[in-house]
Amino acid sequence: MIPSPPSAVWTRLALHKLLRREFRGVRVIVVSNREPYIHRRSGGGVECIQPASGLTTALDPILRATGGVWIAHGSGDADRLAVDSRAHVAVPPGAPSYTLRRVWLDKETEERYYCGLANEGLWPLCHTAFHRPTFRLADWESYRQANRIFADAVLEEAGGDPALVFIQDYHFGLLPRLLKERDPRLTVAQFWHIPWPNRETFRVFPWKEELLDGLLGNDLLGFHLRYHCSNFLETVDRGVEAMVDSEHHEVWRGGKLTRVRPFPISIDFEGHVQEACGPAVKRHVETWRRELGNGHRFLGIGIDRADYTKGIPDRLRAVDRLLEICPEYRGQLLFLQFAVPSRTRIEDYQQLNRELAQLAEEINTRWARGEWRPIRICRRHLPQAELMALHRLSDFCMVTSLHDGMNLVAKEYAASRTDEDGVLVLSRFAGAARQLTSALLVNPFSVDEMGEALRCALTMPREERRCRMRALRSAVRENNIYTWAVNVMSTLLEVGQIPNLSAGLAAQEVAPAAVNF
Ligand code: GDG
Repeated sequence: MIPSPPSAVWTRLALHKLLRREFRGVRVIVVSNREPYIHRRSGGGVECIQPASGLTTALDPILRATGGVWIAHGSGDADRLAVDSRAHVAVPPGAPSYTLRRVWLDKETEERYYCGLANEGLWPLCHTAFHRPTFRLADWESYRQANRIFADAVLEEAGGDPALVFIQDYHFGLLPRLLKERDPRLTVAQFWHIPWPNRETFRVFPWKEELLDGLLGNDLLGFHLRYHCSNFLETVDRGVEAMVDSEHHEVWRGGKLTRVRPFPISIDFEGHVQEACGPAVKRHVETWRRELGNGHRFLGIGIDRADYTKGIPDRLRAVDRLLEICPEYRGQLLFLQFAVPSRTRIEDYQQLNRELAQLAEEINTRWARGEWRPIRICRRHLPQAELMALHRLSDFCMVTSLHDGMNLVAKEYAASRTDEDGVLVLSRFAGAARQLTSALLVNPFSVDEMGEALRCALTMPREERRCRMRALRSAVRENNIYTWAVNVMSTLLEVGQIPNLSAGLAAQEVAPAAVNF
């Protein structure tokens, strides 16, 4: 059972207090590939930066409250300079409250495990974006090797005591089993941040039994949606010897139970709102207004990592279609696409970047009028405050992923719009569409449908925009990142083997989770 928030919604402070009370004396170990703080060389010195990531927002408060250890791959060029002999560094800088333990991987292992198996194999396999996955035995061997290296680090940090290990994402499919085999007293949970495909799709994965067996080492396995949980259970049912209880979302294998549950991830709504209303964002609004000039009446935005699952080319084609069907927007609409380069060592990603440049050029050439061009692509990584300014300046935001586990951009857009204006055009195939039902939901594979949605967004009366945005905002406010963290952590208390934990929560007022996915 999930505890009720002490006030209307869960907050950072309420989560902190809950964890302080319930997890007192428990060693909490978080594992992710990406680190929450990176040390980089800068000028003649070293700077510590916090990469903008939903993962850090979600997990940092858990670690701060429990004073645990976060184990991650040390990827910064000054990371080795900042750690002690045990590869530890106290974070956050300035007000340390937990330990970051860095794991070192040699270049080849990193390349094959991370770029190869994880991003060229599992990533396209799990997303229905019709992108062929690439499987290489050498990549799989490196994936095994990287999982073993992380297992050693976790066991070292646990030091033989009972501990709660919370693993992030598809880079560590084998880690849960490796841990349980070596120390069955550990409570192990994992959150899979991307979709889980249907069982037919998963069948092509050459090492499916080993991966499924690895994941069934978890006591708790979380996905964003109930739908992904069901896909996983069906895959297990067909793929390995196990007893699957679809009604209770549980799997028994070799006398061990794994619970599979949906936990839709989110953002720090209140924190986001505060920043969006702050002076820095106001300044950026003015700067961007000047930068964009007044050669247009309407502004649309897209913000993504440049990834083929995000549906950016078809989004640009939808703008093209709008200009075709609604001549009144020619010379009037500017669509600004932010596409930060991502995974650029992989050829498919380089190809996407070329495609975007070419497509923008074609569309701009077709519709150019004097100085006006309909599409601008910006590849620079922007500070969060600038993104918020753009959210607030725009008439609509397009999130048209071909497939997406959740999509945090959609939630951030709604959170930034404290004026209750702006229209969100959202892919039906992003997990976020299950909560953000007041968006204009579209099929991202249909350029015509998206073109129509843009027409609808640009002609929507103010009252309807307000109504829809209000509903979007309350969905994000109520299901914020702290709700996610509380749900995960309290489910863990139920399944964990850590002494005296369940008692505390059982004594509290409890209520079912707010939304059923
Ligand atoms: C995976 C799943 C799931 C983007 N450009 C800039 C920037 N961003 C930020 C966005 C947002 C984040 O990056 C991207 O989040 P998404 O949710 O869209 O996606 P993935 O990176 O694909 O993440 C996804 C997520 O995990 C969490 O579980 O939702 O489905 O694929 O926060 O704002 N941030 C800054 N500058 C940029 O230029 N500062």
